[in-house]
Formats: sequence, structure tokens, C-alpha cells
Amino acid sequence: MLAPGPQHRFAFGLWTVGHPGTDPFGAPVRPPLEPGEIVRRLGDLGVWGVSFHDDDLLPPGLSAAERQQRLTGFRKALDATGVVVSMGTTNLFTHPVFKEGAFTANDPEIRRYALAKVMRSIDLAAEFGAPTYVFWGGREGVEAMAAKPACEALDRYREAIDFLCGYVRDREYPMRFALEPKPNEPRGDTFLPTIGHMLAFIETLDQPAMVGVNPEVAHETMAGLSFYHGVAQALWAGKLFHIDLNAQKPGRYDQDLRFGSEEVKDAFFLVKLLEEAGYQGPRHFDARPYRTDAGEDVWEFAAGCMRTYLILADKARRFAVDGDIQAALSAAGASDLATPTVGGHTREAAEKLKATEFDPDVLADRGYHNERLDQLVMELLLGVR
Ligand code: GLT
Ligand code: MN
Ligand code: MN
Repeated sequence: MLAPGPQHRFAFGLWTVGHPGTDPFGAPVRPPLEPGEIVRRLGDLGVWGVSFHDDDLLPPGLSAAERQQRLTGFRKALDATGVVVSMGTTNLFTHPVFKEGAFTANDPEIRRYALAKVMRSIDLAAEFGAPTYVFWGGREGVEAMAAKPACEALDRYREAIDFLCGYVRDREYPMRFALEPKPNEPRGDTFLPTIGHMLAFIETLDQPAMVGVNPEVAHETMAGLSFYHGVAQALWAGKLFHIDLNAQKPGRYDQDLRFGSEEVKDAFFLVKLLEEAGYQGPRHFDARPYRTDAGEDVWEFAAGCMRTYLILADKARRFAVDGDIQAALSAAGASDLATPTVGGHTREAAEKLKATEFDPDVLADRGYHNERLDQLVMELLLGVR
């Protein structure tokens, strides 16, 4: 039950288990790993998918022969393990050229360079059959508010996504886009900072049906928002195309911790939501091992992300059949929310409703017993039920 397999659709980015442990204050603590080796180790753990940035797979500056060697090594490892490429993305944040932005850089030449880099990277992802392409606008933002007219930045952001949708359609790649919000870091403020901003932006695009979101646990949590409720709204809107799972303490820099290692109750309700909503996309871990760890610890970290997910999925199944929890849900009136309030508007229905006598004091008398319900959830999670 806790053994990961392809049916669970677990995926990792090359940059996650391959992260060398650099941080703003410290040098690498782990040696680089070859993409082919990463795929083989992930395959051994029962992982279904792998994702990459263009620069993870093909670091800038490789010779033609080195490029070919890395591509062949990667392809061979995919074929040998059956691991699929579940997502591709572009690095539009490391090189100094993007220090002032990529799609929203003030310099039009930099914006055009960014688009060309993305198109080449989309070709690479398509070559490996990636069905989803992620956009994380790490450098799309400002420190000096005066330096960038905010609405024009959104115009340029939209222009870029529209252009790239056109590119994918023209090439007939079977690929959808997933936009990843983040409130800040590395920029002081990032455009499209939350799931809600992103959902509203998508509706302004030329091809809104082709574009969804890739929310990340750490990013909403940094802003003090409920990731669970953001993901629920994305699902409700039919826009959860991809998800980045990790863990994060609220109010800090982006920690990208092992999935489920912080805020366990939130992680439980997230897994329950994904499983019960029938979400079919990748369970993609965008996390990295602690900087204290190296070697085999990296693979233990990867196994831990998946094991915690499966434990929480099992807890969700227990939740659904636990008689006390079901009784507490009834007492809370949880299932009554599925009953329509009034149905569609008609003049008669409106008049009838206005003429109805309500007694708010009587209605207010009801208790909902939420304390009991939540305590039962805690006991389930703490392993005494
Ligand atoms: C980077 C970022 C992530 C994004 C990745 C995709 S890169 O690690 O912190 O949240 O998902 O570009
Ligand atoms: Mn992410
Ligand atoms: Mn992150």
C-alpha cells in the first residue's frame, strides 16, 4: 500500500533531487548528478515521471558532442526505466540577462530573447513527449516600484503567453501550459503572485482553455494563504493542470522542504482533496533535500515525499469510513452544503423567498460541534484511530 508505482503518478524535477544544496549564503554541498542517473534512481523508487528545465538537461556551454551524449544518456534511462517526461519548463531566472525580467523586462530585446529561449525549450520538451509546460516567472517583478509600469508589465506578460500558445498550436504539439504563481523571491514583488491572480489573468488570454495553473505548496504558504483553498478553487475552475508538492513554514523564504514535513493537517487535506477530486495530473515534488544531507540521503528524501503522500491518502480513505467522523460531519451539516440554496432566479422565486418568515434566533440556536470533528481529525492523523 505504501509502495509507490506508476499508478500514483509521482514525479520529480531534475533540479530537485539534483539540487547541489547551494543557498544565498553557501556553496554546493553535493556533487552534480547526471540526468540519466537521476532517472534510473527515480525509476528504482517507483517514480512515474520526471521534469526538467532546458538548462538542467542541457547546461549552457556544452559542445555539440556533450549535448548529444547527455540527450542519449537521458533517453536511454527513460527507455530502460519506463519513466516518462511529465513536464518541461524554461530557466528564465539564472542568467544575468534576466536580472530585470524576462517576459516583462523593460528591454524589448531581452523579452524577445526570452521568447526564443522558451520556444527552443518547448521543442526539447515536445521531443520527449511532455504534455505540460510550466511557466514560473521568477524574475517577473520589481524591487523599485517606479521602475516598471505594472499594467504594461501585465500586457507584456499576456503578449508572451499568447505568442507561445500560438507557437504550440502552430507546431501541433499536444501540450498545455501551467502558470506557477509565487508572491516574492527572488524579486521583491512578483507579478501574478497567487493562484487567484493567476486564474484571473488566464481568462484574459487568447487561448484560456489551453492554460491552467501549477500551484506550489510553499508559495501560497509563504504569503500566509491557505494552499488547500487555492487548489480547491483551481480544481473548481477546471484549471489544476499540474501541482508542485513540498512543505514550508509560513512567513519565510521559499524552503521547498520534503512533502508533508511541515503543516501536516494542511498536507492531509490537500492529499484528500486531490484524491477525492479525481485529479489525474502528476503529483510533482518540487522540493530539495536538507543542505545537511548528501549521497543516499537524497534518495531517502525522495522516497519520504512519496511515502508521506501515500500515508495521507490512506488516512483520507480511513476518514471516509470512520463512523465517528461521519457522524461528526453530519452534526456539522457538511453534506447539506450540496443542497442548492434557491436554484436559478425567477421573479416568483424571489417574491416567495422575500415573503417567507425566517426566525434568525431559532436558526442561530443550532450548534455545529466543529471542535469534536476537528479533534477526531487530529486523532486520525496522530495515529490513535
Ligand atoms: C524553481 C522554482 C520553482 C519552479 C521551478 C520551475 S524552478 O526551483 O523555485 O518553484 O517550479 O521553473
Ligand atoms: Mn515550483
Ligand atoms: Mn518553491
